[in-house]
Amino acid sequence: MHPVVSVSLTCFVVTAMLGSSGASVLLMDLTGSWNVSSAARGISVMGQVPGSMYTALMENNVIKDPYYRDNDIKFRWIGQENWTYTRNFEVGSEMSGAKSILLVAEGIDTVSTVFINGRQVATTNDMYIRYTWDVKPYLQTGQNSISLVFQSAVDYAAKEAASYPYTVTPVCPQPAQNGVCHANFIRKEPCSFSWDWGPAFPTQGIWKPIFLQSFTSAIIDMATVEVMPDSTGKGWVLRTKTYFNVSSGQSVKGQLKVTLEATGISESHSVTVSADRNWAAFDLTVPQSANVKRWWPNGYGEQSLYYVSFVFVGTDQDISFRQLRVGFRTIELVEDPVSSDPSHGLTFYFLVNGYPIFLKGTNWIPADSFQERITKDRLRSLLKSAAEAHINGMRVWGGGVYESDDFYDLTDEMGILIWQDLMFSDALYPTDEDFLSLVRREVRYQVRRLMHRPSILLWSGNNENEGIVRNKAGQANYTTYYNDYITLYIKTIMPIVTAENPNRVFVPSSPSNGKETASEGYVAKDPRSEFYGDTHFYDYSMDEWKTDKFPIPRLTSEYGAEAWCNFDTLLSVLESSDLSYNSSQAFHRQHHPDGNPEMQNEASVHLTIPPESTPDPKRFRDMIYLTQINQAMSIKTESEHYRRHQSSVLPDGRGLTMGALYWQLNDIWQAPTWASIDYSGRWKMLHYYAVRFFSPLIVSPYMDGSDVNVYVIMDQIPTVQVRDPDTQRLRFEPERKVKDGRHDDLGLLSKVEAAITGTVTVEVYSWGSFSPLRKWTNSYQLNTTAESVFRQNANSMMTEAGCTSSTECFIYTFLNNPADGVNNWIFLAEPKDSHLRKAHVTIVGVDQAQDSLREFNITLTTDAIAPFVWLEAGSVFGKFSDNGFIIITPTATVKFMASQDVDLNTMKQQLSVRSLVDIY
Ligand code: BMA
Repeated sequence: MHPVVSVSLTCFVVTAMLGSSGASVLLMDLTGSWNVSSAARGISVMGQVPGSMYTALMENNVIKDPYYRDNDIKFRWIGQENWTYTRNFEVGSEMSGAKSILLVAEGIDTVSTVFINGRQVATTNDMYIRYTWDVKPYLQTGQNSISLVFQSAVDYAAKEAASYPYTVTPVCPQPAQNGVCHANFIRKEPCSFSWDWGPAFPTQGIWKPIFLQSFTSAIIDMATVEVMPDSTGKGWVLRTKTYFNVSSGQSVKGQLKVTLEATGISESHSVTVSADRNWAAFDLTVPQSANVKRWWPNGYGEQSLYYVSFVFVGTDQDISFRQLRVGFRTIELVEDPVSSDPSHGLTFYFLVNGYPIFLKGTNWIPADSFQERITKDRLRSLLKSAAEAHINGMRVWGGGVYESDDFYDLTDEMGILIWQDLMFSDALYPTDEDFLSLVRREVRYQVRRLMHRPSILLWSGNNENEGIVRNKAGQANYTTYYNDYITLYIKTIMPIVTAENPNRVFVPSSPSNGKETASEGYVAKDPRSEFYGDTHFYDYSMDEWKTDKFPIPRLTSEYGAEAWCNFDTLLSVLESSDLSYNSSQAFHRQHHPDGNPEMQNEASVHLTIPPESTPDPKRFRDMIYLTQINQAMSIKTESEHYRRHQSSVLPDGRGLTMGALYWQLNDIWQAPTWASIDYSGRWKMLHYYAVRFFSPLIVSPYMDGSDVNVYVIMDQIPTVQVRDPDTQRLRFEPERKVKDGRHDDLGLLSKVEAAITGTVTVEVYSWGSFSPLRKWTNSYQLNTTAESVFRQNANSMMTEAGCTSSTECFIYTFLNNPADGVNNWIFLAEPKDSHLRKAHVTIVGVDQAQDSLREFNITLTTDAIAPFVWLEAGSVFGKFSDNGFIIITPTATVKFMASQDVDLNTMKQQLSVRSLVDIY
């Protein structure tokens, strides 16, 4: 579905940056076409770099689509072979005459031996490290060859595990994943060995740019910037550090100039660097008078970004240049006692530019098994979809990769704060010196690469490994595993991260307990505690449309429910005979053990499951729809629950929940998973629901015991933490005036008065009528950012409304004017038990909006109220302005925004609509 990225074949020589004539810095790009071969298989094809052997084989028709049916299993041999990448290149006398020539490989996947002209240059075994070697002695003027001889990552990991003195679990993934073993013994994208949402494609290849660079004296290797407020809190300091490649045996004196573009602020220093002392550091002062604009998270203001340029002029006209883009914002993690009772624990929330921010968001996984297929357009479309759902926080999960520069450029531009895991996930890890020394290089490199990014909120040591160690407590090898954990994350990684990037929060694990974890020796008794830090929560046996069993933590960095991807997305990888909920291929794509029956069970608590006798693919389509309803409702219920608990602390100390990052935004292939957007980019029902449940202002009704309790929740207005003088418990209050030192450069404070008052209307509807049976309208004035504004016994409401049974009615609620669109609804009985009327929801009109070939207005009519109205656009990609909604009026309009031009007739043919009663 996504074309393989084609990279130009040209091998070119560029006269050094900034075009200075006579400069000795030359670059030769080595990306493009390489020969990719396996001697054992007798295969030799031309493949693209950056790329992997799978895409090379695909482009040459040696294999078909690896995602098709069970090709992941059929193609297992590919990951078990050893592949060799080779190409020739010309070196001109200008380059070969240079004093130093570096081979720079920004990413090699993973275990390889590098040869130039048949002579071994180096070996590699960490895909996250940028390798730089001085290759001058290996090169000649004229024709040269380079080869990377890879060892199968699967084979390498197995051998490493076999030679390790003890077992480091998990040895193999669970059978449902159809995976390969020992992902923890290689510094490579763990999920490329399979995950509970993705296939095993253990790639080999050169996955990032690779080039030669010549110079005479010294050139910039990397530059880093930390942006910090100055001591007055009104201006800023840019703490810069520049790292150099220095020609061996030399001490080079040169001029380094660092400029904050668009401000005229610049510093130029004479610096002396050598191979042993290869860096220069200095600060740039940015006074208040420079008037730089702050960078804000999505929904809070603009994402103002500034370039910082580094220019170094060495001897012999070596000129090198780097540019980074930074933003001016502060981030603090607040861990304060929530009350006077120490057992009540500590807060865990973030102040961004001084304002407490509720992190609304999700988790990111690699967008494809083959990194080379992830274009900036695909990233933009996924991240834009996240931003449209008001997402201001996203966790780059630790089982994938440190994401690309394109990715962080986009999160910087869209204001999506990144909870950045280091790439360690759901496993124990070896701690021998070879492994640790790789980790040191990797973490140092990645922190330096990314630390200037305003969107990076924090570093987190790993995904779920503190909990994994805790679960070993009492078992034979506990002390060994505990010590390994401490060695890796606390003694090795933490000091590197905090030394390189002292101005950013580091947490050792997710979930973890913040300060409490440290005081408990870094493996807390309960890393998922509701009283400290972040938590992950999954329970597939509970009723997730009810709130009573959800935790009330400080922040939830994972919670999720599975659903199938959209039907049309499956058509490219399944045959028509596979399009059945219980087909072997439907099971093959489900990597969560017993996930398909589990989803059916979850849905069946609320929804009528179509009889087995319903013919496929209709039944499969219906089941996909039902699993998506269940997922959307579950995550809606849970997300609103967390948001309702943002402002106050319960008597038992729980509450002040300041973040909800659902699992997971995106997919790696076409499958049933926790994602809200499927692999094709089509939104699942959950994503449409996220747009609503993460809106800055929502009305949120829920069943609180036998009461209907309705909350108003608002964020994106300034709040302050206030301690109740009697109970000493904390709460957040809307801030009504500018405090000393608090910037209000966006006029956020003026929003407060307008936001905190309004009216709430709560209505009882019968399923049989478009007019409510009874309505209550209350004025409200909020004292906190999430507050109950209406509460009444459901039975008494029904009695007052004249509704005879909970199966006959539902609750609908809106704020202020119905036209404002801030509304919500809940069932009073399960949908499967409710007396829904046979609604005929029909598309009666499709019009092209203002001669646009991409925007369409769709008019719907219905003869009865219908929940879960679901529109699909078939083969046309795009999104609806709303979907999965309840229709309570005889007509409604929805917009469709196509991703590409499409004519009206095609649009009309492809559109379809259904609602719950269609399969009731
Ligand atoms: C969490 C994640 C992932 C996993 C997800 C769903 O544990 O960290 O490892 O994919 O749950 O099971």
